[in-house]
Amino acid sequence: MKTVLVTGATSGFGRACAELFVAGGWHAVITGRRKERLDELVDHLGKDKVHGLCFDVRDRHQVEAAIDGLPERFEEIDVLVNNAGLALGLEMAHEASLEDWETMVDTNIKGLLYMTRKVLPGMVERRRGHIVNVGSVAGDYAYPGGNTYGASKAFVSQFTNNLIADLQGTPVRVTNIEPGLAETEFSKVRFHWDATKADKVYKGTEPLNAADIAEAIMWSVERPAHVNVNRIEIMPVCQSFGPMVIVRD
Ligand code: NDP
Ligand code: 8X3
Repeated sequence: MKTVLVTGATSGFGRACAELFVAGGWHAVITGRRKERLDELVDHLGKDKVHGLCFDVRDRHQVEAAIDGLPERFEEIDVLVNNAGLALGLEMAHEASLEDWETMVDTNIKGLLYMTRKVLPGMVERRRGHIVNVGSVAGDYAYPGGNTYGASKAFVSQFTNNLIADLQGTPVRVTNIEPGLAETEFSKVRFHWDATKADKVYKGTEPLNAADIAEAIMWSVERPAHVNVNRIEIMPVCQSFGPMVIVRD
């Protein structure tokens, strides 16, 4: 039986990913801070197949203790989906909250590093494993107000590439999934649960949904062992590129 560990499985992509893997016959370790949601998903998917870990990825000691405390049945992680993450705010850099910036760096960068550094040695030792990072198109294309969020996802992109370089000679694979506009709790979190602002993001669009991303993750994992999918960029048809902006007098 193969085991996937999905961070941030209490909502959005993470939850859809846990559901898809379990439906495909996998065991899953699911994580998040909202315990009641984790418990509900464990009950829904089955305690025999799913184990919940309630911790904050920003806290290195919580990360290490959670992984060290995994029951034997779940301790060999075949696939780590580094999905937990968030955007906070859309203000311009000179007006944005420094606290929000710190939270994004601590979650999207440091949390992903803590999880990777804890789980990766076992994969190398067992000569079996795949790390799937959830980056973003925001890591490739700048937009006003994206500032620290976009930069944190650019980190995810380059860290993925550098992991692939470090893991040469091992069978461990690494992939960066880069979604565009997708309707989850993402915008509610970004706008501090202001539903009106969050709804406006998706109004009149047909955005990606969580299952679209879970399927891309599953596809990258299901490739034959000699294939490493380095990066997948996915946007809804309603999203595209704009011209370079030139400010004129
Ligand atoms: P959601 O807000 O729906 O889900 C985010 C998940 O991350 C939740 O389960 C949340 O769990 C978890 N999480 C956040 N902070 C922490 C933390 N400190 N410790 C542990 N878990 C945490 O958003 P999405 O599903 O959309 O986002 C998933 C990933 O996809 C993120 O990395 C996001 O940046 C990325 N992404 C999203 C896009 C979109 O448009 N939706 C597009 C591109 C990338 P809890 O609150 O219970 O801790
Ligand atoms: C989420 C996509 O465009 O809102 O990473 O930054 S975007």
